[in-house]
Amino acid sequence: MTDKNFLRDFPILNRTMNGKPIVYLDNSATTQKPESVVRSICGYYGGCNANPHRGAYQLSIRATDIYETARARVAKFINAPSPAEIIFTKNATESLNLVAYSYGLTNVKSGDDIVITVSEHHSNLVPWQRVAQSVGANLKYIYLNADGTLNDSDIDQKISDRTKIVAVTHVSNVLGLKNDVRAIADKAHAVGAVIVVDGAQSTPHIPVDVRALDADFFAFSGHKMLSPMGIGVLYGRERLLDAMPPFLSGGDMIEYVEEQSTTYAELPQKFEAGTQNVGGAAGLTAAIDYIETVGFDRIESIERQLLDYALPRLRELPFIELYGCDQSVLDRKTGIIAFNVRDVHPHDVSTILDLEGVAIRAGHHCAQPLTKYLKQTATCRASFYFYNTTDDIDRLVDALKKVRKVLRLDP
Ligand code: C6P
Repeated sequence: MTDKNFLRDFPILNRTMNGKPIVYLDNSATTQKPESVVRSICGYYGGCNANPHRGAYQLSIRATDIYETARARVAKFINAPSPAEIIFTKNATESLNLVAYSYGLTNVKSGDDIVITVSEHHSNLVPWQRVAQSVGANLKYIYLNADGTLNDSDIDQKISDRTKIVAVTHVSNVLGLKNDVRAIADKAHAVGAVIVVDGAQSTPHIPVDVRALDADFFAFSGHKMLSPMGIGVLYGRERLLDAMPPFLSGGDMIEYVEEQSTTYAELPQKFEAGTQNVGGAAGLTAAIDYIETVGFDRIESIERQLLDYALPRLRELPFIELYGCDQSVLDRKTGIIAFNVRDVHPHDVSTILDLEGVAIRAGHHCAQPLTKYLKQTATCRASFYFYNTTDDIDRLVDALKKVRKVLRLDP
């Protein structure tokens, strides 16, 4: 059914955890890295490491080339009109902070509204809280239907002439539900607002086209899509980025520096202060190569098979409560399943699963307002990628069957 051949490319998935073959189901936190990505990073550091953009010697020129090749590759990957609109950051969090502090603080005024959803990750929530607090704006929330989808009439009600920014996740990291970003973008643009899309959980799993989404800003992290940690992306519309002040300042983002004033470099350098993460960029290029070789059709189809295999098996367990898994939402669901085991704290569930070699995440998943909205303090979360198999699901289900027994809640 699913493909075990991928395991050859991911040596870490062939190791053991607590003496059992590892089942890695925490892909929404970070994915594993194929050997080609690891090789590309080693190749860069072992063969052509130098500070990019600064040296007139061969190694530096090569480092610049690797870095700028990655930028062009990312632009093509998300169908951005120009590589100048691709800003490399540390991760999605930094990308979203860049928009909040540079665009938000400049364009949002006292009494304006910033509209977000209750299912945002803290990275697309706390920066907006801080902007709203700084300028005296209102932070408004779009709430959910009982099945976890965004409530359309709430979207219509919250996005108004007062709205300056709409910030929304493409896919929720807890419920795994895809939002209709294009429809929200149309509504935001109709009132003259910009839309900021958090693509951390969509970019690894579904094809992203920032033009089709009509996104003004789009943020994601490399490490959730096979790349190393420490490289992230912000796409921004050129005319918006051009008009924005720098976020961080220092080396390589300037044109001229006088004692009392500075003029700034053109895009994208204006937003990339300090020495760049060339090794990360090399890894990101190799990761995009890998993803494109597998193909999004196949990635989506494998994750759909895993979901279709897992959900009925989890539903058979009488002590499992699922979130965001109603029949009505399955057409917009990605490979993320949030659940709880009756009367057991998710941290205990995760610890017992770990003893069985199964890695899941437990907690609030950096989405506390959503967790509270679901009337929970924490949940367990299993999240798939294309290298997972139905055997992994069997191992998850077998391990879950043990949880209440280990705690003597069931005979
Ligand atoms: N979510 C998770 O386990 P960073 O940490 O910057 O790479 O990504 C932040 C982020 C932003 N938006 C969404 C929707 C996310 O899921 C994440 C990261 C991880 O769910 C770690 S908390």
